[in-house]
Amino acid sequence: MKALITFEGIEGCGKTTQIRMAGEYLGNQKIPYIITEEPGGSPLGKKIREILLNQEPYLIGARAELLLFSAARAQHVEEVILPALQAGKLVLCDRFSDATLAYQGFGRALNIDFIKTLNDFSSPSLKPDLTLLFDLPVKIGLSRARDRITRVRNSPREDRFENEELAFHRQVREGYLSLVKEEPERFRVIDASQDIATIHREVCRYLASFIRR
Ligand code: Z5A
Repeated sequence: MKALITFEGIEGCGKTTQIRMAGEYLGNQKIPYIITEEPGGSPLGKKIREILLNQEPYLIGARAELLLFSAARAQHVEEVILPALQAGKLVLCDRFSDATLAYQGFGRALNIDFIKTLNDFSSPSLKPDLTLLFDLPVKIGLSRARDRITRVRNSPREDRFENEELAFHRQVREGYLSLVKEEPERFRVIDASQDIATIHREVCRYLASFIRR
């Protein structure tokens, strides 16, 4: 079965934890799948990820940021996602085009219609078939994300976004919730303030019902 399933949400919402557990669930069901991420799912994307997420001693304006995320997506779609779909696999993707609308559109206040056009350009005729949105209050998400950054000392800090104001993260959360209103049939909203095992059971229920359909 081929489909693109995206995992979205604000920082620290637990999507990365859940995407790994979802992969194990699919593996147990003998369903072929890959797990990938944005930015970073291709070699070019990894380079762009370093530029975008680490605190560097130079400026990255909102427009340049948008174009870099889009460049990473264009390469990722061509090099990783489309070949996996063509091979009949389920693609589980940690963030995709909705992240650009939520962060650069709602968070950075760039033009939403332009971002939609750019999303269509970087991932031609490819839309997620199902999107799981892990929703939780911004303060809880940020405190989880910051705990993780201080604990994981040997990898790059990737804290450029975590250092944004609370108001920025609130706009991103509101942005995601308004995307749900636009396309309620594609999104499933999960209360990400619950414990990991409870959330995993909910994810499995949504995956099972999607696969049955
Ligand atoms: N970005 C953008 O602006 N535009 C775009 O188009 C795209 C991305 C594609 C990197 O994304 C940044 O890029 C992101 C938006 C921007 N902003 N930031 N930062 P990312 O997805 O790579 O990075 P992230 O958002 O920080 O996600 P993450 O680091 O992978 O965290 P997560 O997926 O939200 O959560 P986690 O790693 O699974 O969990 C975080 C911690 O909480 C960890 O210690 C867990 O053990 C813990 N955790 C997880 N679940 C729970 C529960 N249920 N209870 C308690 N603790 C939990």
